[in-house]
Amino acid sequence: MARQVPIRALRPASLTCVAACFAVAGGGCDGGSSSPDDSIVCEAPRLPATKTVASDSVIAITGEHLETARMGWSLATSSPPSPTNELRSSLDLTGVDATDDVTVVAETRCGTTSRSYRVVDAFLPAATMPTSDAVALDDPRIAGWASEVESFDVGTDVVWPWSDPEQALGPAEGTSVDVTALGRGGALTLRFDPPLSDGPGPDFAVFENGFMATYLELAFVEVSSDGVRFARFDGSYLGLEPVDPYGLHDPELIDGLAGKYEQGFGTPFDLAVLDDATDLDVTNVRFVRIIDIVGDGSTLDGFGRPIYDPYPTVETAGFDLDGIARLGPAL
Ligand SMILES: [Ca+2]
Ligand SMILES: [Ca+2]
Ligand SMILES: [Ca+2]
Repeated sequence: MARQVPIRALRPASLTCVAACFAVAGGGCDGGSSSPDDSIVCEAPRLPATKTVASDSVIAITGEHLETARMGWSLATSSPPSPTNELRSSLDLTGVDATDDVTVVAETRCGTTSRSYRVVDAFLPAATMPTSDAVALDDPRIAGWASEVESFDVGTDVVWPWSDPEQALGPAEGTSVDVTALGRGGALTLRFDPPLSDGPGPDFAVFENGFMATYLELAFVEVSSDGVRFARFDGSYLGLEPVDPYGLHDPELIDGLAGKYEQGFGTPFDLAVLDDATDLDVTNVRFVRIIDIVGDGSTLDGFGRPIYDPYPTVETAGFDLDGIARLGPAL
Protein backbone atom coordinates (compact mmCIF):
# COMPACT_ATOMS: atom_id res chain seq x y z
CA MET A 1 0.00 0.00 0.00
CA ALA A 2 1.27 3.42 -0.84
CA ARG A 3 1.98 5.66 2.10
CA GLN A 4 2.14 9.41 2.21
CA VAL A 5 4.84 10.95 4.36
CA PRO A 6 5.19 14.69 4.83
CA ILE A 7 8.47 16.07 3.59
CA ARG A 8 9.55 19.61 4.39
CA ALA A 9 11.82 21.70 2.26
CA LEU A 10 14.19 23.36 4.68
CA ARG A 11 16.13 25.60 2.38
CA PRO A 12 14.07 26.48 -0.68
CA ALA A 13 16.03 28.41 -3.26
CA SER A 14 14.89 30.99 -5.72
CA LEU A 15 12.73 29.87 -8.62
CA THR A 16 14.05 32.69 -10.73
CA CYS A 17 17.59 31.50 -10.26
CA VAL A 18 16.95 27.91 -11.18
CA ALA A 19 14.91 28.81 -14.19
CA ALA A 20 17.74 30.94 -15.46
CA CYS A 21 20.30 28.23 -14.77
CA PHE A 22 18.27 25.57 -16.54
CA ALA A 23 17.62 27.79 -19.51
CA VAL A 24 21.30 28.42 -20.00
CA ALA A 25 22.14 24.78 -19.38
CA GLY A 26 19.89 23.71 -22.20
CA GLY A 27 16.58 22.89 -20.62
CA GLY A 28 17.18 20.69 -17.61
CA CYS A 29 19.37 18.85 -15.19
CA ASP A 30 18.86 15.23 -16.13
CA GLY A 31 22.13 13.47 -16.59
CA GLY A 32 23.92 16.78 -16.85
CA SER A 33 27.59 16.75 -16.09
CA SER A 34 28.70 20.13 -17.31
CA SER A 35 27.94 23.72 -16.49
CA PRO A 36 26.45 26.24 -18.93
CA ASP A 37 30.00 26.85 -20.07
CA ASP A 38 30.85 23.39 -21.40
CA SER A 39 34.50 23.92 -20.58
CA ILE A 40 33.69 23.93 -16.84
CA VAL A 41 32.72 20.55 -15.42
CA CYS A 42 31.10 20.45 -12.01
CA GLU A 43 30.48 17.53 -9.69
CA ALA A 44 27.18 15.82 -9.00
CA PRO A 45 25.65 16.47 -5.54
CA ARG A 46 26.82 14.31 -2.66
CA LEU A 47 24.47 12.54 -0.25
CA PRO A 48 25.55 11.44 3.27
CA ALA A 49 27.82 8.39 2.99
CA THR A 50 26.28 5.80 5.28
CA LYS A 51 23.96 2.82 5.07
CA THR A 52 21.74 3.66 8.04
CA VAL A 53 19.99 6.83 9.18
CA ALA A 54 17.93 7.65 12.25
CA SER A 55 14.22 8.10 11.64
CA ASP A 56 14.23 11.85 12.36
CA SER A 57 17.20 12.67 10.17
CA VAL A 58 17.50 15.57 7.78
CA ILE A 59 19.28 14.45 4.63
CA ALA A 60 21.24 17.44 3.36
CA ILE A 61 23.26 17.38 0.18
CA THR A 62 26.60 19.04 -0.42
CA GLY A 63 28.28 20.09 -3.60
CA GLU A 64 28.20 22.80 -6.19
CA HIS A 65 25.28 24.85 -7.50
CA LEU A 66 22.96 23.80 -4.70
CA GLU A 67 20.77 26.72 -5.69
CA THR A 68 19.61 24.49 -8.53
CA ALA A 69 19.05 21.44 -6.31
CA ARG A 70 15.92 19.35 -6.32
CA MET A 71 15.37 16.15 -4.35
CA GLY A 72 12.97 13.25 -4.11
CA TRP A 73 12.60 10.03 -2.22
CA SER A 74 10.62 6.81 -2.17
CA LEU A 75 10.40 3.64 -0.17
CA ALA A 76 12.97 1.29 -1.61
CA THR A 77 10.23 -1.25 -2.34
CA SER A 78 8.43 1.14 -4.66
CA SER A 79 9.45 2.75 -7.93
CA PRO A 80 12.73 4.66 -7.95
CA PRO A 81 12.17 8.29 -7.01
CA SER A 82 12.34 11.32 -9.22
CA PRO A 83 13.15 14.78 -7.92
CA THR A 84 10.11 16.93 -7.28
CA ASN A 85 9.89 20.31 -8.95
CA GLU A 86 10.43 22.10 -5.66
CA LEU A 87 13.88 23.57 -5.15
CA ARG A 88 15.51 22.14 -2.04
CA SER A 89 18.88 20.93 -0.79
CA SER A 90 17.60 18.85 2.13
CA LEU A 91 14.84 16.42 3.03
CA ASP A 92 13.39 15.82 6.49
CA LEU A 93 12.65 12.11 6.97
CA THR A 94 10.56 12.67 10.10
CA GLY A 95 7.53 10.42 9.84
CA VAL A 96 9.14 7.65 7.83
CA ASP A 97 8.61 4.34 9.61
CA ALA A 98 11.68 2.89 11.24
CA THR A 99 12.89 -0.31 9.54
CA ASP A 100 11.87 1.05 6.14
CA ASP A 101 14.44 1.35 3.40
CA VAL A 102 14.27 4.62 1.50
CA THR A 103 15.95 5.75 -1.67
CA VAL A 104 16.83 9.44 -1.95
CA VAL A 105 17.69 11.20 -5.19
CA ALA A 106 19.32 14.61 -5.54
CA GLU A 107 19.84 16.58 -8.70
CA THR A 108 21.61 19.79 -9.55
CA ARG A 109 22.65 21.18 -12.88
CA CYS A 110 25.91 19.28 -12.31
CA GLY A 111 24.33 15.83 -12.23
CA THR A 112 22.18 13.35 -10.34
CA THR A 113 22.98 11.16 -7.33
CA SER A 114 20.88 8.57 -5.53
CA ARG A 115 21.48 6.48 -2.43
CA SER A 116 19.44 4.05 -0.35
CA TYR A 117 19.28 4.08 3.45
CA ARG A 118 17.88 1.83 6.16
CA VAL A 119 15.80 3.96 8.54
CA VAL A 120 15.99 2.96 12.22
CA ASP A 121 14.91 4.22 15.64
CA ALA A 122 18.16 3.08 17.27
CA PHE A 123 21.51 1.83 16.03
CA LEU A 124 23.11 -1.53 16.75
CA PRO A 125 23.65 -2.40 20.44
CA ALA A 126 26.75 -3.06 22.57
CA ALA A 127 29.43 -5.49 21.39
CA THR A 128 28.30 -8.42 23.52
CA MET A 129 24.73 -8.34 22.25
CA PRO A 130 23.81 -10.89 19.56
CA THR A 131 22.74 -8.30 16.98
CA SER A 132 25.84 -6.12 17.32
CA ASP A 133 28.21 -5.79 14.36
CA ALA A 134 31.28 -5.37 16.61
CA VAL A 135 34.45 -7.13 15.45
CA ALA A 136 36.08 -9.14 18.25
CA LEU A 137 39.87 -9.49 18.46
CA ASP A 138 39.59 -13.16 17.51
CA ASP A 139 37.20 -12.55 14.62
CA PRO A 140 38.24 -14.84 11.75
CA ARG A 141 37.72 -11.99 9.27
CA ILE A 142 40.76 -10.12 10.63
CA ALA A 143 43.47 -10.47 7.99
CA GLY A 144 46.07 -7.96 9.16
CA TRP A 145 46.67 -4.61 10.84
CA ALA A 146 47.82 -1.11 9.97
CA SER A 147 51.57 -1.13 10.44
CA GLU A 148 52.89 2.35 9.59
CA VAL A 149 52.27 5.86 10.88
CA GLU A 150 51.76 8.32 8.03
CA SER A 151 51.17 11.45 10.10
CA PHE A 152 50.06 12.54 13.56
CA ASP A 153 48.63 15.93 14.43
CA VAL A 154 48.49 15.50 18.18
CA GLY A 155 45.69 17.30 20.00
CA THR A 156 45.74 18.97 23.39
CA ASP A 157 45.71 17.54 26.91
CA VAL A 158 47.72 14.40 26.19
CA VAL A 159 51.02 13.36 27.77
CA TRP A 160 53.79 10.93 26.83
CA PRO A 161 53.76 7.96 26.43
CA TRP A 162 50.05 8.06 25.64
CA SER A 163 50.83 10.27 22.66
CA ASP A 164 53.21 7.71 21.10
CA PRO A 165 51.63 6.96 17.68
CA GLU A 166 53.47 3.64 17.43
CA GLN A 167 51.08 2.21 20.01
CA ALA A 168 48.30 2.25 17.42
CA LEU A 169 50.26 -0.06 15.11
CA GLY A 170 49.95 -3.79 14.79
CA PRO A 171 47.35 -5.95 16.49
CA ALA A 172 45.06 -4.31 19.03
CA GLU A 173 45.65 -5.58 22.53
CA GLY A 174 42.15 -4.90 23.84
CA THR A 175 43.47 -3.35 27.04
CA SER A 176 43.46 0.17 28.43
CA VAL A 177 47.18 0.66 27.69
CA ASP A 178 49.27 0.29 24.51
CA VAL A 179 47.05 2.78 22.76
CA THR A 180 47.65 6.18 21.20
CA ALA A 181 45.66 8.95 22.82
CA LEU A 182 45.03 11.43 20.00
CA GLY A 183 44.58 14.39 22.33
CA ARG A 184 41.60 16.67 22.07
CA GLY A 185 40.95 17.29 18.38
CA GLY A 186 43.98 15.25 17.29
CA ALA A 187 44.24 13.31 14.02
CA LEU A 188 46.30 10.17 13.37
CA THR A 189 46.75 8.75 9.87
CA LEU A 190 47.89 5.15 9.46
CA ARG A 191 49.01 3.45 6.25
CA PHE A 192 48.04 0.04 4.91
CA ASP A 193 50.48 -1.87 2.73
CA PRO A 194 49.13 -3.52 0.66
CA PRO A 195 46.17 -1.17 0.39
CA LEU A 196 42.67 -1.89 1.63
CA SER A 197 40.14 -2.78 -1.03
CA ASP A 198 36.37 -2.88 -1.03
CA GLY A 199 35.20 -6.48 -0.77
CA PRO A 200 31.99 -8.07 0.49
CA GLY A 201 30.89 -6.58 3.81
CA PRO A 202 33.05 -4.40 6.08
CA ASP A 203 36.67 -3.87 5.02
CA PHE A 204 38.36 -2.62 8.20
CA ALA A 205 37.64 -2.14 11.89
CA VAL A 206 38.82 0.52 14.34
CA PHE A 207 39.60 -0.46 17.94
CA GLU A 208 39.42 1.98 20.89
CA ASN A 209 40.07 1.33 24.59
CA GLY A 210 36.78 2.13 26.29
CA PHE A 211 36.84 0.30 29.61
CA MET A 212 33.14 -0.49 29.58
CA ALA A 213 30.34 -0.78 27.03
CA THR A 214 29.07 2.72 27.72
CA TYR A 215 32.33 4.66 28.27
CA LEU A 216 32.89 5.67 24.66
CA GLU A 217 35.17 8.28 23.11
CA LEU A 218 34.38 8.98 19.49
CA ALA A 219 36.22 9.85 16.28
CA PHE A 220 35.51 10.50 12.63
CA VAL A 221 36.96 8.02 10.14
CA GLU A 222 38.30 9.13 6.78
CA VAL A 223 40.10 7.19 4.05
CA SER A 224 42.32 8.15 1.14
CA SER A 225 43.95 6.59 -1.88
CA ASP A 226 46.61 9.27 -2.42
CA GLY A 227 47.18 10.57 1.12
CA VAL A 228 46.03 14.04 0.11
CA ARG A 229 42.32 13.84 -0.58
CA PHE A 230 40.29 12.10 2.15
CA ALA A 231 36.66 10.93 2.15
CA ARG A 232 34.71 10.75 5.42
CA PHE A 233 32.19 8.19 6.62
CA ASP A 234 29.13 10.19 7.65
CA GLY A 235 28.26 9.23 11.21
CA SER A 236 25.20 9.75 13.37
CA TYR A 237 24.93 10.71 17.03
CA LEU A 238 21.52 10.73 18.72
CA GLY A 239 22.38 11.67 22.33
CA LEU A 240 20.93 14.97 23.46
CA GLU A 241 22.89 15.69 26.64
CA PRO A 242 26.55 16.57 27.31
CA VAL A 243 28.67 13.70 28.69
CA ASP A 244 30.90 14.35 31.72
CA PRO A 245 34.60 13.31 31.74
CA TYR A 246 33.58 9.94 33.18
CA GLY A 247 30.06 10.04 31.83
CA LEU A 248 28.39 7.24 29.93
CA HIS A 249 26.36 6.95 26.75
CA ASP A 250 24.88 4.06 24.85
CA PRO A 251 26.21 2.47 21.63
CA GLU A 252 22.66 2.53 20.27
CA LEU A 253 23.03 6.32 19.97
CA ILE A 254 26.08 5.98 17.73
CA ASP A 255 26.60 4.92 14.10
CA GLY A 256 29.38 5.41 11.60
CA LEU A 257 31.82 6.78 14.19
CA ALA A 258 34.88 4.99 15.58
CA GLY A 259 34.64 4.30 19.30
CA LYS A 260 31.12 2.86 19.26
CA TYR A 261 32.37 -0.27 21.01
CA GLU A 262 34.38 -1.01 24.15
CA GLN A 263 37.97 -2.25 24.23
CA GLY A 264 38.59 -5.54 22.47
CA PHE A 265 35.86 -4.88 19.92
CA GLY A 266 36.35 -2.96 16.68
CA THR A 267 33.86 -0.74 14.90
CA PRO A 268 33.54 -1.98 11.28
CA PHE A 269 33.54 0.23 8.18
CA ASP A 270 32.55 -0.72 4.64
CA LEU A 271 34.33 1.12 1.83
CA ALA A 272 31.31 0.47 -0.40
CA VAL A 273 29.49 3.45 1.11
CA LEU A 274 32.21 5.72 -0.31
CA ASP A 275 32.22 4.25 -3.81
CA ASP A 276 30.92 7.49 -5.30
CA ALA A 277 33.39 9.72 -3.43
CA THR A 278 35.36 12.00 -5.68
CA ASP A 279 39.09 11.27 -5.86
CA LEU A 280 38.84 7.98 -3.94
CA ASP A 281 39.51 4.55 -5.42
CA VAL A 282 37.82 2.06 -3.08
CA THR A 283 39.96 -0.74 -4.53
CA ASN A 284 43.14 1.12 -3.49
CA VAL A 285 42.78 2.70 -0.04
CA ARG A 286 46.22 3.23 1.47
CA PHE A 287 45.39 5.59 4.34
CA VAL A 288 42.93 5.64 7.23
CA ARG A 289 42.69 8.84 9.26
CA ILE A 290 41.13 8.90 12.73
CA ILE A 291 40.04 12.38 13.86
CA ASP A 292 39.11 12.94 17.49
CA ILE A 293 35.71 14.52 17.98
CA VAL A 294 35.75 17.29 20.55
CA GLY A 295 32.67 16.12 22.40
CA ASP A 296 31.35 19.38 23.83
CA GLY A 297 28.60 19.59 21.23
CA SER A 298 30.48 21.99 18.97
CA THR A 299 31.09 19.29 16.37
CA LEU A 300 28.17 18.05 14.27
CA ASP A 301 27.38 14.62 12.88
CA GLY A 302 26.63 13.97 9.22
CA PHE A 303 23.05 15.17 9.71
CA GLY A 304 23.64 18.40 11.60
CA ARG A 305 23.22 17.08 15.15
CA PRO A 306 25.72 17.94 17.93
CA ILE A 307 28.02 15.12 19.06
CA TYR A 308 28.77 14.59 22.75
CA ASP A 309 31.38 12.34 24.33
CA PRO A 310 33.35 12.44 27.62
CA TYR A 311 34.49 16.07 28.02
CA PRO A 312 36.70 17.62 29.20
CA THR A 313 39.33 14.95 29.86
CA VAL A 314 43.04 15.41 30.64
CA GLU A 315 46.35 13.57 30.07
CA THR A 316 44.74 11.03 27.72
CA ALA A 317 42.23 13.39 26.13
CA GLY A 318 40.43 12.33 23.01
CA PHE A 319 40.09 9.08 21.15
CA ASP A 320 42.49 6.29 22.18
CA LEU A 321 43.43 4.22 19.12
CA ASP A 322 44.44 0.63 19.83
CA GLY A 323 44.70 -0.58 16.25
CA ILE A 324 43.01 -0.76 12.85
CA ALA A 325 42.29 -4.23 11.46
CA ARG A 326 42.08 -5.24 7.83
CA LEU A 327 39.03 -7.44 7.26
CA GLY A 328 38.72 -9.98 4.50
CA PRO A 329 40.78 -12.72 2.92
CA ALA A 330 44.26 -13.10 4.38
CA LEU A 331 46.98 -11.64 2.13
CA1 LIG B 1 33.18 -3.66 1.58
CA1 LIG C 1 40.94 9.28 25.89
CA1 LIG D 1 47.69 -0.91 20.38
